[in-house]
Amino acid sequence: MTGQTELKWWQRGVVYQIYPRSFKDTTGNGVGDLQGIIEKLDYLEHLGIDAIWLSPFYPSPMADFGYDVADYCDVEPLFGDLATFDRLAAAVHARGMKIIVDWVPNHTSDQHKWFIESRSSRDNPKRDWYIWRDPKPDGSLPNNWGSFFGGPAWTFDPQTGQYYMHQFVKEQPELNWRNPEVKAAMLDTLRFWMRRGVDGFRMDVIGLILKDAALRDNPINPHAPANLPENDLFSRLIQVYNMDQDEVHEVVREIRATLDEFPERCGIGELWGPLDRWVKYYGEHGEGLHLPFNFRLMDGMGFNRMTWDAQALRGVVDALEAALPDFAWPNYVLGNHDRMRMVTRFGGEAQARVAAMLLLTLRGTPTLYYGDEIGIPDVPVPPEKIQDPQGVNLGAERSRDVCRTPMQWDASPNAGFCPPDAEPWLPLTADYTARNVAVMSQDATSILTLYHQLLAMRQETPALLGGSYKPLDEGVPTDCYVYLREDGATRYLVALNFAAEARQVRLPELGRGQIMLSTHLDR
Ligand code: ISL
Repeated sequence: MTGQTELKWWQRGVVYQIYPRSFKDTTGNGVGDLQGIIEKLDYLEHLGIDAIWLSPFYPSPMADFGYDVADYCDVEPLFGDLATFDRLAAAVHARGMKIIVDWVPNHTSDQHKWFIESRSSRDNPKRDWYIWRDPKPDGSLPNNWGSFFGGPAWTFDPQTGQYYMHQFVKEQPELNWRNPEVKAAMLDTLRFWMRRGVDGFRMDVIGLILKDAALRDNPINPHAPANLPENDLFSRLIQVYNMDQDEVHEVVREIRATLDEFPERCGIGELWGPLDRWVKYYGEHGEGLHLPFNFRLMDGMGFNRMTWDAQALRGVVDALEAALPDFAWPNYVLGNHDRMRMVTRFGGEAQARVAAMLLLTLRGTPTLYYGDEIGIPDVPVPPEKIQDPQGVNLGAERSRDVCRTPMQWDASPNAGFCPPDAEPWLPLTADYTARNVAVMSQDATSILTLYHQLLAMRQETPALLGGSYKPLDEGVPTDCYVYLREDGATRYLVALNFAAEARQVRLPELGRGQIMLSTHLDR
């Protein structure tokens, strides 16, 4: 077990994800910007955050809201410029905090200069930077893969008579990581940001960057839901050949080696899949990613399927603890810009409070999603206002706009997100005059105050940071999840009740203790 004195910043720290479009608008266009983040650093520092992760802020036509990058080494004018970024990084560091940026290695925008060159002719030097294939002899698609966002994973380019691959929208052509020039160019983009002071990277769909060399058809999924939208070809297949190939680990090692050219940098990967395959992304001896994102508190083993149940959650945590080699540090995520908001997922704030306590007291690095600390739910977006390509293509219930709505700072018109006369790019909650940072920070029992106190307690408690984790059974009702976090002589007992009514836990052998914090801040 790692003693807390040896813990690195990314082990001790709590990461807070900012979706730049939705944090704070200082220009009055209804879209957040980097200057807005600078202005809210005091809030984050006071809340007790150690590191911020910014979703993409690079130049982008916004076909997938920034996950379609047109230039890896610049800032989208909507969000600011490189000078603003430098001021932001300096302001973060001045507070002793860290800055993590999103890195989107699997695909670029179709407006990236590399792709514009690549598509210009079959013999362009950058042709092989992307994945181009001839139609099958009958003119049909090169294989049966579907796009995450609906339709096939291939688009035909009439100018050169070939298809290019995209597992997201057609404006996101996939890079060919088997080409050494692509690899070198992409690793250089990491160096570019590390030289600017970036402390870590969240790597988008990192398990997708290598596909089967022969691009074989994926097998049909016999368990696909019957009611899938017609164009959801993706969910009809088992994802065997389009992601998580064994060869990817060689590339991950090279990415890690690039991070290690600079001191104390951290690699976080967006990953999913079965535990035994997922754990490989740490590397055989820790030469892979520092933190492969762990979504199992949300997903169990699939997408959006985790039942919010004491035994199920305990099962997920225990399986993770058992699967991790000694060198691997755990981490937990309960929300992000792709998923249902915590409060909506758990059917209200009471269980969201339990979830917050779980997330902030487990052994491992927690990642928080902006707005969860004030209990923002999924916010309904009228069908004609849906912007997310996943919602546009696959139906309103798949739209991720609902979890990307503006942060609510105060009770003024537009909640202090943008000026009163501007129109926020997505709507606010109906109760924003009460659900906002200014009002809730004055309320001694609000969910915001709970987050603040949990973060403060965690920061100053070695048992919670680096201590051991031990689940308890005896005397614990089945709808409760109870565990000990222990470091030397200090022992913290975390008792989480998933029932709607009060429950009693009997643990006589532990002796007497003192209540440090309760989810409703009333004990
Ligand atoms: O959003 C999803 C489910 O609602 C996922 O299928 C998601 O597309 C997948 O986890 C990959 O996500 C990442 O890459 C996408 C981008 O749209 C997401 O925002 C990003 O987190 C393509 O870059």
